[in-house]
Parts: sequence; structure tokens; C-alpha cells
Amino acid sequence: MRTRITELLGIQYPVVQGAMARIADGNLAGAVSAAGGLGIIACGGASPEWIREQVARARELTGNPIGINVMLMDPRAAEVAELVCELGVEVVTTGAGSPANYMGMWKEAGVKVVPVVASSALAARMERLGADAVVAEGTEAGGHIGELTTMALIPAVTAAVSIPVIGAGGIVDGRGMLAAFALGAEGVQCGTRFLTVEECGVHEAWKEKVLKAKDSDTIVTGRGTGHPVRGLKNKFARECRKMEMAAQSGEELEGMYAGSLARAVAGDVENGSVMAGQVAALVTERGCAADVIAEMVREAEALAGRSLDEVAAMNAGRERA
Ligand code: TUI
Repeated sequence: MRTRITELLGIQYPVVQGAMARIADGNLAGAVSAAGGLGIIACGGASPEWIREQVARARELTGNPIGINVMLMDPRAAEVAELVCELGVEVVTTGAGSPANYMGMWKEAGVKVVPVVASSALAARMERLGADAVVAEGTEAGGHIGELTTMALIPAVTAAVSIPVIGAGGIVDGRGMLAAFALGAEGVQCGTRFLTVEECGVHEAWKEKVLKAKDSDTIVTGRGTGHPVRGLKNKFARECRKMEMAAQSGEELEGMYAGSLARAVAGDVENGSVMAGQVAALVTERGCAADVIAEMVREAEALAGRSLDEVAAMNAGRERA
């Protein structure tokens, strides 16, 4: 394929693997990039040593471009931001804040800068500061989320900026990819779909929970702290919601979330924060990164080549392209 995103990032397909904190490592990112998408190593909660190792691992797997994500709420964000320049990765994405303070440094180092945004206002601010593209991530996504749905956010962001927009949040297959493109996107980012692929090292219990999830099985916790997080329903999420209803102080609530992701990563999917997007319900297979990307692009293109009458007739027969 050829879009502004494939040209900008030097990749074959405009499919980006979302950075999943403590999960998206060099093995997953390397596999996605080797398959022609853009793999991203998640640095939320990670040490500089771990990040170096994972970049080296991804480089062993592929000569294609790779990305690093800087989680801006991380206490070590500034240190990771500098590491991005030193390690020579081709792309940096950011989440959970504004990367304004680091943009100059990254641009000077020749890194392509792609902030994740949840509003058109932040998208426009990022464009003014020199961002090469943005990811517009709707509230259907897993992990730390904004308010707007993908359906409302992508057209708002594409109207606000001239740089290319990558749609994210609730995209899991070719139908979602085409929908994002119909709304104005030139690429997509998917996280949840990559959780169950064979190259993803997340605990088997987490994969099973995603594979079994139904459409109403995600829940948002942490609204009371100003840092809402979407994950799969479990004992931890129920207790968080109970605490939030009882209007505990922000500090008490923060204490409840401390270490919750680490517990889930270790396999305790009842007492940990099992982050996943709403489309966990649509993830029913494992597969490998290359098949996920190829099938998504194939389905989107097969669907795009049809008239609306034909699409409606397929929909009536519950047929997929
Ligand atoms: O960053 C994400 N998703 C994440 S980060 C993460 S790590 C974590 N670990 C433990 C507890 C909580 C989180 C898990 N998931 N997505 C990108 C994203 N960024 N979504 C929404 C935003 C966002 C929201 C508000 C970006 C900027 C913003 O406002 C900044 C401003 O200055 O206006």
C-alpha cells in the first residue's frame, strides 16, 4: 500500500501496533515491523536497560523501522525521551499527555514524532509544534483513555490538522480499518488485536480473558483520579468502582491502582488491571502478527471495492468480505 503514513514511516502497510505498557516488547514490535507494519516498544514503567534490550531484540528480528512509545505520566518520561534519540529508533509515539517539551529534541534528532491525542485541540497544538502525524485514539481503546469515541474523534481531528491521522480505538479487523479510512484516517493503530498473537508475551491467563470477553466485559476505572483506564471486568475493577462510588480521596484511589498492572502482567487477572479495549469481544483467534496485518488490509480493500447496495446485501446475509 501507499499512503502518507506508509511513506512517512517507511513501512509497507499503514498498520501500527499500539504500545501496551509492560507487554509490547522487542519480540512483538519486531514481529509487527518484520510483517510490514510498525511495531512499537512500550516504555511505560520500563527501565532504560530493559528498553535498550528490547530495541536490540527488535533490530535482530528486522531491518524495518521500529518505534518507541513514551508514556508521559511515567516518572522516567524525560529520561526515556532522551533515550529515544540515543537509540536511533525511527519513530516515537507518546501517550497520556502533551510531549511539547521533547518535540524540539526529537525533531533535531530526525525521529518521526507521532503523538497520541484524544482531542482535536491537542492534535492542532501538536501539528504547530512540528508533529509528523497524530494517532487519534477513541475511548473504545484499552488502557488510559480520553472521552470521545473513535467515530466522533477521527473526523474532528482530520478537520483540525493537515498532517496525516492514524485512527485508533476499537479497530480490530478490515471493517474497522475501512471505517477509520472513511472517517478521514490514513492509517490505523491496533492494540487489543495484538494481545493474543503468538509473538505477544503477555500471560496466557490475560490472553484467555481477551478471547472469552463479550461486548459488555470492559469497564472504566479511575475516573475519580482523572486518569480513566479501560480494562476487562474482574474483582479488581469491581473493587475500584466500589471505592470510587464511596468517593474516596484521590490519594486512596491512586493507592488502589498502584501495582495493579504489574499484578495482571504476572498472571493475576482477578486482582490486577487487565487493560483491553472494547473490541476484545471481537478477538476470537490468536494467529500471528503477519496474518493479522495481511488479513486486516485484505478485508478492508475487499470491502472498499463494493457498492453500498452490495455491502448491505452482504450484511443482510451476515457475510464478511
Ligand atoms: O497512553 C495511552 N494509553 C495507555 S498508557 C498506559 S500505562 C498505565 N499504567 C498504569 C496505569 C495507567 C496507565 C496504558 N494505556 N493512550 C494514549 C492516550 N493519550 N489516550 C488518551 C491520551 C491523552 C489524554 C489526555 C493524551 C493527552 C491528554 O491531554 C494532554 C493535554 O495536555 O491536553
